[in-house]
Amino acid sequence: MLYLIALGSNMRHPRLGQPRAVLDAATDALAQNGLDVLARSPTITSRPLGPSQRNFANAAAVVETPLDPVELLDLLQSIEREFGRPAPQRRIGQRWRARMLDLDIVLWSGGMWQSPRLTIPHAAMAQRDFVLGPASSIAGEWRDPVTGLSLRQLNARL
Ligand code: PH2
Ligand code: MG
Ligand code: MG
Repeated sequence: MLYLIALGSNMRHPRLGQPRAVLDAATDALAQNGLDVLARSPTITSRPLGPSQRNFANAAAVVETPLDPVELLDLLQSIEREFGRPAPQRRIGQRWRARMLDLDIVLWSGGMWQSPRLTIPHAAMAQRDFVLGPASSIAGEWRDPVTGLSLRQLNARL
């Protein structure tokens, strides 16, 4: 399976330092956890969407793995926890707080996925320049199965 993953951070890590260093270490962690990282965008700095005050570092990666979407979600959440982010069930009422590391599944080669824990494509993908900018730089021809538009086209519409 191919997956497009969005990476985000807007906190300094006590050991790694700046958010962009957190994303570099997170990319290494994807590979160390058995994912084949086929492409990784440059890291951008973006203004926070929502209540958080600090700018984000954002990037995107294309990975290949035999894992199904929920297995990959489990792995991504375990990596988020390694980097010091609380588990989802401990984040009630804390949506969109400053976060050390956010790893979101945006697209996968299987088309659409709908389950209680996970929806693919990521619901807000088409509205977010900090997702579409990095994603279209490494996977511009990948089509959103909902609209039929490529990431390049979606990015051009923002
Ligand atoms: N992620 C959010 C909320 N707001 N803003 C930016 N700039 N980048 C993000 O990755 C981001 C955000 C929720 O996941
Ligand atoms: Mg997330
Ligand atoms: Mg997110």
